[in-house]
Amino acid sequence: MLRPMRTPAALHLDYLSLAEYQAAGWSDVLGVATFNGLPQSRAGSAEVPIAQVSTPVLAGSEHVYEVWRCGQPATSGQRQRVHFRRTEDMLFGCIAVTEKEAHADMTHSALHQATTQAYRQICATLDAESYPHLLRVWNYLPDINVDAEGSERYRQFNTARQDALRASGRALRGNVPAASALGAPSDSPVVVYFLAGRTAPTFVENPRQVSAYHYPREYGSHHPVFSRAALLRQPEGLTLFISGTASIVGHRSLHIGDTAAQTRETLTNIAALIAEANRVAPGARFELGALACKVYVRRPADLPVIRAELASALGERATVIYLQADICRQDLLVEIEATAMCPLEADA
Ligand code: 3EB
Repeated sequence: MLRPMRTPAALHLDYLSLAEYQAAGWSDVLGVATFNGLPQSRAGSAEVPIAQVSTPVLAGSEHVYEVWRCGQPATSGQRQRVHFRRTEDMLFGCIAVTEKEAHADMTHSALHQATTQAYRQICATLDAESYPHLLRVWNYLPDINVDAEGSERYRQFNTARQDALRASGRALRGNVPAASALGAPSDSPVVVYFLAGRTAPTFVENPRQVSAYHYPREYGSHHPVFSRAALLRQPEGLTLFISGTASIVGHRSLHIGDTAAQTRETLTNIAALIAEANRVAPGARFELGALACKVYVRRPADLPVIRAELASALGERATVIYLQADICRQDLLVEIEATAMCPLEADA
């Protein structure tokens, strides 16, 4: 396949099948997330942090490997449970914590404790390694919609995430990373993986949506801490990290029970975010048709409907993978996250 010329030092993302993954070079891999796959450690990969997410892969191959490349030398490390790999300007890291080992106490559920442990260790790593700015965070929580010990588990996660970020001295609104938070099978660990930088990215909000950090309290006593998108500027190019996006306008879920309409509304939200990024970022020319998308489908039977909507909205150039995952509001049937890349002219 003919690929657009890749500028060597800019961040780059590929979604690979097992065979492609096994054939791929390792020299500039910063980090990997596997979906329903095994770590497949091979010569050269031993040092690369690999987040193992157990969400089932829908359609196409059984396994998906999300490979982040940095096009420059990188060094690996570990601090407590966080495995990481870093370049001069950015760091990829991952951590998995089981609820069994996290120990509930009188006031906090095991999920709260596991989340706290993950975020404390992430923040401590970023502070110690001097990459203070979280750019993008992916969160996978078992049984995300289940009510347990008096509240929904997604809300327990939100409380713990917010408390841990506050305790580390980080912002809770405004300058907060792009993120996704999805369900995972029961008994899987809480898995968090992330990208962080030495300099602050530009955070982008969606004019059609209330910022998640301003959601009213009906969605939980502790608001979610994420931006709708984060924009990384490197000398060679721009990367737009689009958070998990759903059929939410204002702060309300729309098109209850209508998967096709939810998918269209979600794509309209993503188009609005891209337009907003192009408006605020000098030199940005992101295109809906050139995204790399990860689509989370609550009910596998909805896959054909969702796929048809994406095909008509995105065309054939976009890269799309489909995973089965529960979404953090019961009434949402689909959620889409995306990464967009755009090269910069050398003299821009
Ligand atoms: C939403 O827009 C849908 O809690 O980190 C999307 C992306 C969602 C990230 C998070 C939640 C999160 O509110 C849910």
